[in-house]
Amino acid sequence: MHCSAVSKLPVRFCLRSQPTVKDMLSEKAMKTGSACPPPPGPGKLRLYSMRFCPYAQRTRLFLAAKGIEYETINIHLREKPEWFLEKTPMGQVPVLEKDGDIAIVYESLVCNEYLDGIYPDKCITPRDPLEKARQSMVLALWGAKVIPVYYKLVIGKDDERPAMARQFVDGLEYIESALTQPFFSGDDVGALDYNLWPWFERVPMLKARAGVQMSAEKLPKLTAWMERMSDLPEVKACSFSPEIHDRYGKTLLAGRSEYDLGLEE
Ligand SMILES: N[C@@H](CCC(=O)N[C@@H](CS)C(=O)NCC(=O)O)C(=O)O
Repeated sequence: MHCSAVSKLPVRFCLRSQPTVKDMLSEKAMKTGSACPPPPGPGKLRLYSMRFCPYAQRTRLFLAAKGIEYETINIHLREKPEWFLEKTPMGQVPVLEKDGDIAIVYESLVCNEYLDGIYPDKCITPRDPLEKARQSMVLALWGAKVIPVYYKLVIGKDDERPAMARQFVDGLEYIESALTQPFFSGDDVGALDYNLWPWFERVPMLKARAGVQMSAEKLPKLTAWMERMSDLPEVKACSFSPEIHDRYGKTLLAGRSEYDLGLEE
């Protein structure tokens, strides 16, 4: 049944036939054939996520930094629930849902700007048009030049890894030159810092797997920035250990990503 059709059913019917939101809030990923969760309710915010997705982590970082209350529904990305595909034509996480089916927002960077729009206290996105453009350009470069190399390092062939590791570090050198202050966003952490961070959290995995070296001699500003970032409470709240990233990366490489890795049975 179409999810929004379910939400229009009489309440009594919904209560009997649908699991409650509380039932849904196990962290385990929801699969094809699962029942569509009821809408989050007036004024409530929901994040559709996947625990190891770096793009969803961008949005989790914004939510944590802004202190916004929300609920999470994790999606099994190899066996996506039909109702999830009805919410987003991209079929990707993160997706934000507010006030039931009325507001659906997808794409991590769009989600983050939307959060600043609807919760303007502690606005993270720069207001100055030129600074906003600068941050967007760094992110565009990151998306075009570094992220594809990151995925080749994680799931590519062994013999391609040394060349990819060099290409990855070349990309980081460009990013190093864009870091002119303690944080990418200035004296304080900001949007660009949060939107870049998830891939840096995974660098230790690349070191172990593909020999990526981020030395303080070669990348002094970036390595100091990484220390600063890892100390922030919101970053700690959204992080996984290098071991868990490594274990998840291995399942990704094997083509059977384990979205529930580390959760109790
Ligand atoms: N451009 C998207 C990328 C999101 C993305 O690639 N998410 C991955 C998980 S890390 C996903 O949902 N993959 C499922 C698929 O592509 O089918 C964003 O910024 O939100």
